[in-house]
Amino acid sequence: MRDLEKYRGIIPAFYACYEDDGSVSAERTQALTQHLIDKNVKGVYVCGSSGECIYQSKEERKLILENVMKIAKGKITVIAHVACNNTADSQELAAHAESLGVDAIASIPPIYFHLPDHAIAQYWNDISSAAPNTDFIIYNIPQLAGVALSIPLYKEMLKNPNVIGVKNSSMPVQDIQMFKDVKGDDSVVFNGPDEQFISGRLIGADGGIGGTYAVMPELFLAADEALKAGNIARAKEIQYKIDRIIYAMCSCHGNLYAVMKEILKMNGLNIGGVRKPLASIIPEDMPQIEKCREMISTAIA
Ligand code: HMN
Repeated sequence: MRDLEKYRGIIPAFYACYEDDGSVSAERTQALTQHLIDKNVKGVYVCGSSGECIYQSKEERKLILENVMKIAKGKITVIAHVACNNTADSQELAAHAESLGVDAIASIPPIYFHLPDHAIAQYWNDISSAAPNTDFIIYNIPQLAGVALSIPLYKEMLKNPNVIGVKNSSMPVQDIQMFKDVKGDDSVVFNGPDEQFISGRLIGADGGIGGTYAVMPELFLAADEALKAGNIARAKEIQYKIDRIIYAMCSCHGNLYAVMKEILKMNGLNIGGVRKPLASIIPEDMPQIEKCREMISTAIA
């Protein structure tokens, strides 16, 4: 029987960690991994959107995963997003991830060309065949990938025994029910949009993978605990605080990831900035970033 429990919980989307010169930092990658383990998260989702994977080479992505695994292996669940813009490169990353012993690999559909379902299925099955002993999670993020996971395509993918579920980042929360209804508790469906974490969990998500978890894991862990304890009022209260923080962080000139990295830096964990063309923070952002940091610490207290 497959162990799906290891996926049911709070799984921060891991941030790209750079040196001050912009190169990938092995040391800072390890430090962020340890930081998140210390916060008691269930796992990490490496090299996804928040990991800036689309701006990195295969070699950089391998280096990042290797350094996460050095610290995380055997301690928390590690899911490696391996999709590249072509099948062969994705397969190379999938095989590499399996060789390191990750718990699961994940992949968005091919981007730019809107391919038919049978071509998308082929792409995912080809990737999965390069990591035959590793769970596979479909990453549905239609607003960025340009294609949405349909139920017929999901059912087709479930014929592959490695496919265990969906990380769902589409905005309609009922999509979670739609995917969950296909295979129930023999599958895992993750909530993607952090702003609807509680709604997603209520309608059936097993856990969440989110881009803002790493900057405020305490809040997502507390919201999840409140939900599990049946304290909906408390869960909603925390979700409201989370959403106000996200809206405040999104109001800067700098990209959201740049803002969150700056907050981590203020808290003593320097993982560098963001890679171009993502916008870096500017001096005028600092009062707002300071305010966001304050909002987070007040909410946690
Ligand atoms: C990832 O792949 O890094 C993220 O888990 C994707 C995730 O769904 C995030 N969406 C995007 O980055 C588009 C959200 O967590 C998002 O960061 C959050 O809801 C704030 O808007």
